[in-house]
Amino acid sequence: MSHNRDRVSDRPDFTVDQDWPLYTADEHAVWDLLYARQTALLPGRADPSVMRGLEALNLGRGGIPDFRVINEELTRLTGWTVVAVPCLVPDDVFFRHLANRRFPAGAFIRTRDELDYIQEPDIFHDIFGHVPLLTDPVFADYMQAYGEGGLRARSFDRLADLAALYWYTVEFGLIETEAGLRIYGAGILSSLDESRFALDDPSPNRVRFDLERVLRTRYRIDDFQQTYFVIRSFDDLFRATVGTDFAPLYARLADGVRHAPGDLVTGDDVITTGSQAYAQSKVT
Ligand code: HBI
Ligand code: FE
Repeated sequence: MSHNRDRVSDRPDFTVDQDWPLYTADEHAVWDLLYARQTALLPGRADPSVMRGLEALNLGRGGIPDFRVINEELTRLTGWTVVAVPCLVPDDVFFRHLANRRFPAGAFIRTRDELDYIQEPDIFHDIFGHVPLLTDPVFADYMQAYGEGGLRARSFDRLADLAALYWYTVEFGLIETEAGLRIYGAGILSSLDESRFALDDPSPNRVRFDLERVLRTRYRIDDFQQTYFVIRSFDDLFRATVGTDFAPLYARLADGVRHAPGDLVTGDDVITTGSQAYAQSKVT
């Protein structure tokens, strides 16, 4: 019962103990299954820094990782730690953790009935998807800055806009490498089907990252993305965001102009014009 997703924390920072000894053999087996599926698929698809992070943290040693073990190495590499939370935590709590280089990770794992789709962030999404890149020094700094920016956005009442930046980078970002487009977003990395769709399917648009364009773009939380934004490097992403004053940007966003998830707009640096066939096939 300990890894129930309805568990509540009695601490102000919403953390809980991971209670690693209480995972069942079947829960460990679900991790192994998901881990094997994704690591078979990701070489040549995930950005090399993701593969390096998976190895550095030894996330495939067998069974659900123990956060105490992850943290020894992660702290040494970039000063980040992983803390366990029951499920989603409030925005301000989430941002405060990030701003302090703590990544809140769900402690529960999905069941066999929901291997391919789960709405809440579970331990596989959070640890397999998010944590490898926290070993990359630039990305690690970007995540901390996002937490600080989230706290600032709240004071501008622009949190809903800033959330699109997290969505289209940290969760669903693509990166250009010399060998072609690669995945770095955790929402893609932790999904068998989207790991293929995001790179190979003719349906979605792939557009070069532009901060204001991204902040103006709505996103889907219920299905594959209709547009993926492509960065050139984590340095580039860092410069284009952390190195930018958001105040004038937030002021412009008050015009209310927003783009639908599948739209291409004037000024886009388009890498792939998507057919949107997949999204259209879902419209009833
Ligand atoms: N809580 N545990 C958890 N994980 C998240 O990814 C998360 C959250 N709370 C809020 C939140 N994300 C969003 O507000 C941000 O991604 C914008
Ligand atoms: Fe996530």
